[in-house]
Amino acid sequence: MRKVITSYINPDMDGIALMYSYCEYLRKNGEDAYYYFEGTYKKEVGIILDKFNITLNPTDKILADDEIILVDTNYLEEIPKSIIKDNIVEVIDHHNREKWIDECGVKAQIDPIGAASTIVAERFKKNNFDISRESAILLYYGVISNTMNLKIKLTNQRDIDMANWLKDLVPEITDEITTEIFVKKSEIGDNLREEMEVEFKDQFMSISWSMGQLEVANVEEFLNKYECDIRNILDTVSKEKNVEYMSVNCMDIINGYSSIVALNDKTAELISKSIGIEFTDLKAKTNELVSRKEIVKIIRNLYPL
Ligand SMILES: [Mn+2]
Repeated sequence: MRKVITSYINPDMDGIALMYSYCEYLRKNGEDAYYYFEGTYKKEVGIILDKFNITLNPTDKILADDEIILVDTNYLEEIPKSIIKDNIVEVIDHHNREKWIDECGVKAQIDPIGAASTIVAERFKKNNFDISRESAILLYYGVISNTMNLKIKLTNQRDIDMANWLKDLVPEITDEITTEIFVKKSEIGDNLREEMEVEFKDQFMSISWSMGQLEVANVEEFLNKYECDIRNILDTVSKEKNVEYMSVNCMDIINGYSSIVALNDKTAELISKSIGIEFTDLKAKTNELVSRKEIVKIIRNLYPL
């Protein structure tokens, strides 16, 4: 039986790294493994593939009798429609654990750490499996990208340990290249709306909320240039999707702080009250790097379904 590893539609670096490397891991374990993804991967993935000359080789579809392994997600709404739920045999993730996992008795490792890539890196290390240059690079940047270069609070010691282990394996990985990748990733083109990720209401809270996120090299400079555009997009999307509380978290990945741009007063008040920062002109700056995941976790606890 084929095993096919996949993630949510339009996967990010963590998802792609896991698909590629866990496929390698399973093959080294004698399994008939493949990976598949739907949509377009996030911009950073393209930058890293180019930089290190790595080619992906996914299978082109999911077959009705494929055994499915989900990585970097366990939310059934986010995955390709062609997946039959009963075919899911394993989950590797670091997001909130959904009820269906235990109801179906699916094998799952879901740890609240910075990156799911850490989990597969640990499996390679623990079992003494040779890891290819490609898998090591992808997993390293899976960890680095999900943890903002190990800076966000959700970063776990396990993430740090695996990032160090992977970096030591591949001399091509240098801090200079990592900075270059972050800078390149923060060059926003004409697809600002897409990059902002504000299209979807959070499904896990009782209020109508959406928080987007942008990762940029210099937030101050960036907002000088784009704040008007960002506000126009917030306005348009909130009307189109009927979202009351909307904001975008702009993370300065070089200087280590976030600026949050809020759509309206009620969004600013809510965020201000939940994480204790002050807004001026619907904009607030944090002292340290705060990720959307951390903020959303607090809001979900305040407004549970
Ligand atoms: Mn992830």
